[in-house]
Amino acid sequence: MSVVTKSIVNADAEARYLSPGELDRIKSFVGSGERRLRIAQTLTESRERIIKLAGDQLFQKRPDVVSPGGNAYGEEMTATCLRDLDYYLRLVTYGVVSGDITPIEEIGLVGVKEMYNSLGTPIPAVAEGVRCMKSVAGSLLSSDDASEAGFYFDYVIGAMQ
Ligand SMILES: CCC1=C(C)/C(=C/C2=NC(=C\c3[nH]c(/C=C4\NC(=O)[C@H](C)[C@H]4CC)c(C)c3CCC(=O)O)/C(CCC(=O)O)=C2C)NC1=O
Repeated sequence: MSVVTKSIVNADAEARYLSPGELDRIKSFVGSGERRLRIAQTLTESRERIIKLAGDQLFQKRPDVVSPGGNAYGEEMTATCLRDLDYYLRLVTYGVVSGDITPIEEIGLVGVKEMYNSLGTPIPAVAEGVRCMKSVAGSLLSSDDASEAGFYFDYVIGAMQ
């Protein structure tokens, strides 16, 4: 939920107007809107490049995952691995736009450890892949924008520790 929806739900639960504090938080959310949309736009437009370069970096750091016996070994599995990175980049754009980690959490992190464990996918390597995306994405953004986006990448990485 964005701060707008969240504030309305909270206020309405008490049948009251939005408080000055809530209006302040909404004001700052709206004020940062242009910046958040610009970041999401850059990440969206550059998604193929971000996934490709991050995948290259990941497989250089973790050659085991694409070697025989590795979870992402073979063309099809490697493609599935890159697809997962694409999923997480997409979720990061949702976080950036809404200014909220909830969509990332609900869509991509609830039960994620159990899921990857059952697939035999090494979670630290997935986290490393997200870290590589953060670094590639950061190189395409101004340092302020990179740190804003970095917050959401870090959230995903943190949930995989
Ligand atoms: C949007 C929310 C969402 C997520 C996050 C998601 C992840 C997800 N990744 C999967 C598989 C997979 N995920 C990977 C990923 C990797 N293996 C590695 O060694 C690398 C470290 C890593 C890439 C960074 C691989 C290789 C598979 C296929 C595993 C298999 O079929 O044995 C699967 C099993 C079903 C399938 O193959 O599609 C799911 C559900 N699905 C979703 O709907």
